[in-house]
Amino acid sequence: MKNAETIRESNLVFPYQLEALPFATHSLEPYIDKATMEIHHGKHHAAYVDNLNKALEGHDKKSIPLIHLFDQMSSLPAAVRNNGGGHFNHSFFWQLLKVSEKGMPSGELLNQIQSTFGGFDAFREEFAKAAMTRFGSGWAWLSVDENKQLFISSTPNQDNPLMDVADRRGIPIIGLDVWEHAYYLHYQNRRVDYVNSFWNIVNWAAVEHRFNEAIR
Ligand code: MN3
Repeated sequence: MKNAETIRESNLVFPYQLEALPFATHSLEPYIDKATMEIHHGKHHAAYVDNLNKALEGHDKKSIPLIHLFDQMSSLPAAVRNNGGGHFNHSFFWQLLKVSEKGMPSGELLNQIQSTFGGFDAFREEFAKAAMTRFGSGWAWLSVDENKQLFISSTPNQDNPLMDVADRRGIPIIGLDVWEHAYYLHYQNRRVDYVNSFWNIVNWAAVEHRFNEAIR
């Protein structure tokens, strides 16, 4: 994917490691509870890392950075796709989360959200729809396409918009994990409440930085 090198996670290489969270596990409360964060990072994300290393050990493409393996996911084993996506997506997600100091973006990102979706509220509605209509497990995304235009999509399982298997490819700048393990302890079956509360913990400064890198 062109321009993928601008993504912070382009430094992820074999053997993959579980990085520490960039925040304390209680710091997203009440929107995401401490227990969910501990299990999500310490068990789920850790398992993706372990299983990705196992899947690539002995594989002739293991030295290719994960972000470039995404260009050839369709020809790699399912374990690489599932666990490689799992490792990237969670590493990406953690960097995005912080109890918001400002409730919305500014600058060029806000301008493009308004021109693309018809306003910030309309954008949030379309994003929530993508998150709610993803049947089963997956992710909702805001990405930048090859024409440097924003689009919203969702992917199943641990796929992401960088992968050659994605319906629509682009550079992600927001991702929301809608697997039940991301919210079930606190929200049970109320995915809609989890999705709506997400806007309280989007680090818009980080998203704006990713957007500006992607449109460079
Ligand atoms: Mn998850």
